[in-house]
Parts: sequence; structure tokens; C-alpha cells
Amino acid sequence: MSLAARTDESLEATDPEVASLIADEVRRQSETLCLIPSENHASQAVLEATASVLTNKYSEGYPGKRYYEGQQVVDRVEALAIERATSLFGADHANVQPYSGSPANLAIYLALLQPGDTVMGMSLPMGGHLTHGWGVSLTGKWFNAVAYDVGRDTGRVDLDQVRELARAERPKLIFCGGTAIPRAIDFEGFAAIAEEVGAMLVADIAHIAGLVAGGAHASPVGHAPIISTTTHKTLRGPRGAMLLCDEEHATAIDRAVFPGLQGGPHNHTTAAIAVALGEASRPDFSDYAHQVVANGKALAAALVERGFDLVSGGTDNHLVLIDLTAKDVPGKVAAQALDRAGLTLNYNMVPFDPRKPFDPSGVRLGTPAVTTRGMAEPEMESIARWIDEGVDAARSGSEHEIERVGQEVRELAAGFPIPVAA
Ligand code: DSN
Repeated sequence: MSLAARTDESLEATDPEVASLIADEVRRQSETLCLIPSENHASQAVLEATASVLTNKYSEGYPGKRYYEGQQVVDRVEALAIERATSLFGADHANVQPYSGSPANLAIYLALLQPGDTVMGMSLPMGGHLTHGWGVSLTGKWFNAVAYDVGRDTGRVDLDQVRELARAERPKLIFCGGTAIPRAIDFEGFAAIAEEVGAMLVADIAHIAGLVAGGAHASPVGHAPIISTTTHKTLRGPRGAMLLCDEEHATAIDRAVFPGLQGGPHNHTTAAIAVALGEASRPDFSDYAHQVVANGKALAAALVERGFDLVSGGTDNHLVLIDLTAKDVPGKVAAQALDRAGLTLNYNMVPFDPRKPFDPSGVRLGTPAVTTRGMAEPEMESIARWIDEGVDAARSGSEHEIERVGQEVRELAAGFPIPVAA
């Protein structure tokens, strides 16, 4: 096929409407600063693998044991992703097929529990995840879920409370990890509690997987026999997930993912996961992970300096949770104003929040994406100032001030390009 003919089949030529929407999103991401702690900018290499012809292939099963022919290449792709995952994290076994974090966690339930069994996780408004047994989720409806909180005064997980609850409820499975935890997770402490009550410990490291891979957070390997993670947050891969586990759980986990829960794996995603794992094994990714944390601490310190009330008083990782109660601005109003100023973050419940999930007291932000763009401590100072000015403007209703902050944000963003597909 000639180059001209190929060009005619490009997205831009065949569907300018979608092409234009994607171009708009490239522009939006380039001109704004992503502070959502669960988002990142995947590399050009990850984006290219995601967009490959591997998307065309069905591959139910696992390498060497599939239900469709034509797996000569896909088997090698998946085996490579598995090998890179086990070697990067030091785990016995990896399943790289879960479509995302929630299906990965559901597979764990299917592998280990029966409906009605007791499961224990961090309460969602305290920073846990829906699939750790929250009431509106299947995991809270079909299982007997009990939840631990954070300390009211500390904003941190209190292992004494976790132990007390575990002793009283005797869960079969305990989740540690979550979606709004600004402090280091004590995997060893959780493991001791799980062992005492005869529970299986599952570490959900979706938020911090890249920090673990880069040596900027302790690893759960050796403490949690099963580890769940998405691949697109600090790990900076495509949207997907992985389950890591000890050898003794490998068969149960694999059977739960397929055929228990899912059909064909998304092979283009598997290839992109392999690329991301390759990137994460290089020394510059360790530098990245440590800079994410350094930026998190710098951003937290600058916000505290400006009078913001941070849950737990600061951060040990990539994530900062602000309680805006004292600023007299609801989280949603602040998040929307900051979005108009080009600072993208999300409104979020804070522990013991008297407000509702759709209109909570806090905002959640983080440093993975801006660190990928090459930003460091000086930029965190600017971001903290703009957040302060944006929140003030949200309270006073000054759109002019929001526009002024937005102009400064755009100027900074222009100096830190994002990776895009070739
Ligand atoms: N949606 C993810 C997050 O933002 O943390 C959790 O699933």
C-alpha cells in the first residue's frame, strides 16, 4: 500500500470529528496541569503500544494454553509482561490480564472467598476503595464487609483499631491500601494482624505501585500474599491492572481472572504494560519516583505554609488531601474553580466529613503527572500559590482572578510538554 493511500486512511482523514476531539484533549492536557493523583502522562512508547494491531486479537487463556489460534506473537507479549512484572516487583507470579483495578479486586474475591464471607477494608470516606467492601459496591452487597477508619486526630490508619476490629470480626481477607491515603502503608503491621486472626492480607497498591517499583515506598512483597495494582497511576502505563501473588495462589488467581471473571485479555494493553514495566525498571524511573515524593512533600509544605489544613498534616507519598472547611469553600466549588484556572484535581471526602460525597469538604491532589513533565520543587511552590489564589477567588467569586491564575498556569505548562503519540 502506498504511503498516500495509508495517509488517506488516517483518523484525521476518515473521522475528523474524533480526530479533532483527540487534538482538543492533547491541547487541554498540554495547557493545564494535571494534579489528579491517580492520573499520569504515559510515554510515547506506551501510547504507541496501546494503539497497535494487538487490539485485533482474541486470546482467551494464558500463554501456551489458549482457546484461539494465532497466538505466536501474543503469547510472547504476555510472557514478557509477566516476566517483567515478577522481576520488577520480586513476586512469584503475575497476572497481567485484569481490565482495570476493580475487576482485579473482584478476581481476588472470586479466588479466595464465598459470598457472605467477612472482608475488611478501609472505609471509603476515610480513603479506601469501593471494591474493599463499600456498601454500594458488589463487594459490600455480596460479602459481609467491615471497615476500619483513620484516627480522628491523626488522619492516619491506627493499627490498634485495625487489630481490635479484626479480632472482633475475624475477616477472611483484609485489604490495606486505598485511594486517598497520604501516608506510608505499614505492610508489615497489617501482615502481623492478618496472621493473628488467620486472614489473607491483600495489598492494593494501585496508587503507589510506581513508588514501590522505584524504591520510594516500601514493598508489600513478603508481607501480602496477594497484591493488586492498576498500571496507569504512578506506574505510568496504560489503563489496566495486574495481580501479583505467591506461587500457592497463582492458579486460583489465574482461574478467577479467566475464565471466572473476564473473557479475552486486551493484548494491546498487555504490550503497553510490558513497555511501562520496562521503563519502570530503569534507573531514571527510580529518580522519577523519588521526585514524585519530593514534590508531594514540597507541595504539602507550601500549602501548610499558606494556611491549608491537610489530612494527617502532610504526605509521605504522591498525594495530598486538603480539608477546606476552614477556608469556607466546599471542595466541589474549589475544584471547579481551579479547573477553570487550569489546575485539574478532584473534590473528595475527608475523614469524618459532615458533607456528602457529591459535595464534600475536601480536594485531593498529587504530583505524579506534573513530575513526569519534569517539574520539581520550585514549580510546587507556584502550584501551591495558585491553589491558594484560586481557592480565594472561588470564595469571593472573582472570575477575573481565576482567569489571571489560568494565564500563569498556561505559561508554566507551555515549558513542560507532555508525551503524545507519534
Ligand atoms: N479512580 C481511582 C482514583 O482516582 O483513585 C480509584 O479507583
